[in-house]
Amino acid sequence: MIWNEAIECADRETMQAIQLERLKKTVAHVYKNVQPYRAKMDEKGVKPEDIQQLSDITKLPFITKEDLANNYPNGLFAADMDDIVRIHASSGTTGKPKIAGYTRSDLDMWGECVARCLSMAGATKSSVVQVAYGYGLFTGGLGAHIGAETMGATVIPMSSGNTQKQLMFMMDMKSTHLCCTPSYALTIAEAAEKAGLKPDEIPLQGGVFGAEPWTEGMRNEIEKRLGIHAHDIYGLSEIMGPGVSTSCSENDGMHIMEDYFFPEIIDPDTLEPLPDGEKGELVITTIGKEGMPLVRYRTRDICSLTHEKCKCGRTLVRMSRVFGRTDDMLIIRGVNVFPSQVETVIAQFADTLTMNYKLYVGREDNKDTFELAVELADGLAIDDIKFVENLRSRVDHELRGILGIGCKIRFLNAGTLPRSEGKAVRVEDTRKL
Ligand code: DLL
Repeated sequence: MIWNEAIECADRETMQAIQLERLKKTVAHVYKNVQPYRAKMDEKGVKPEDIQQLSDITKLPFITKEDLANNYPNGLFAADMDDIVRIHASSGTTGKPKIAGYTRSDLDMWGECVARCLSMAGATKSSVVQVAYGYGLFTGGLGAHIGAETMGATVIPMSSGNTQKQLMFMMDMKSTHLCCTPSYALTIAEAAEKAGLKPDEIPLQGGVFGAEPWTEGMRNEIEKRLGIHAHDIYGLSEIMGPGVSTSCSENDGMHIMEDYFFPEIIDPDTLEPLPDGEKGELVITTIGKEGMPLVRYRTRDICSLTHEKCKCGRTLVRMSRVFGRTDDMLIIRGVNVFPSQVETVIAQFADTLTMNYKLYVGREDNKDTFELAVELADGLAIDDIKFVENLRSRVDHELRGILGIGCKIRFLNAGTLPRSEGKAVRVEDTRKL
């Protein structure tokens, strides 16, 4: 089912008309009410009246994570504190959290966006949605919650953790949809297997997983082990939380709720706009928010866009999977490495390796060290030297192919690494200490 067909399947002209009207309104709103925006725009010599068509957006200055830190806690709020009804926050780059404020109307918009996402994952009013994202300042729990409630589904507000209890509720309440991080979905799948449950005995039909980068390999693994359709959901606290975009049943990119979030892709070095299909940094302008609208916000997330109509019938622009963040990129011996590249290789060895892995980066004798620790599949013997050495050489070959550099590989027995209940910590880089 398509939650809001008039918007999600609108023709380009209609969508652009909505976007232009809302963009003009947003720019006028921040210019009038947010001093740091006014200062930035004045410095660039641009006034709200200069926005006459969508492409004029490039005249506007960018806003960055540093701007949020410099204006901590609420210097970028555009509404009166009296009208702010909710606060969320996420960890910032400088130690201070990034605070976001929502008006009543912002919460309604959030509910609408997440309802569209859940609908893309096949949920309806009759669904039972188990929310296993953390509740609290993190936007995952309350974000999924407001969408499920808007839809009129039955919400189980589990929050993250307590995996045995998650399983009990899932089975007893016959949960049809699960919302959590992809790494926690695998932790739940593992617990289900340990409890002797087969995928077809688990009532789940679908899940919306996000808040961390994940790969197609990881998606296949979750689908197989939980017997569900797994959908990718993207968002960030500063912009709203989950629900900025989600993948539909075609699994061919995530539809951006572009009537509320106007996306651009830029080259992070030159800051020039990039065309459809080219990978770069995602920049988002919120065009429906009152509490803390952000204009040309540099997300640091790397992906590409396509405006091609999707086979599902939706015309909403799609973003590719998030490949990683510019600040998650590791530079090892001068080579750029994203953890998601390593995960893609691990997924190629799904019969012998699990998706539980960790990367250790350090420095010894003025040289970068790089190690991958990954668990073997249950039942495989780590002391079978011939088997392990053969596997090591095959994994090494694939990693060198994709990364361009070698990496020390350490195999671990199944169940050794700590399991994720939220955002998985994939990298330990002691060079930064
Ligand atoms: O993670 C909001 C969220 C909650 C999204 C639940 C989806 C589901 P933050 O904690 O502010 O907000 O982290 C935002 O997480 O800039 C991305 O780098 C990353 N991220 C979020 N969703 C995805 C995804 C929430 N589907 C940051 N794929 C973002 C890859 C993602 N990375």
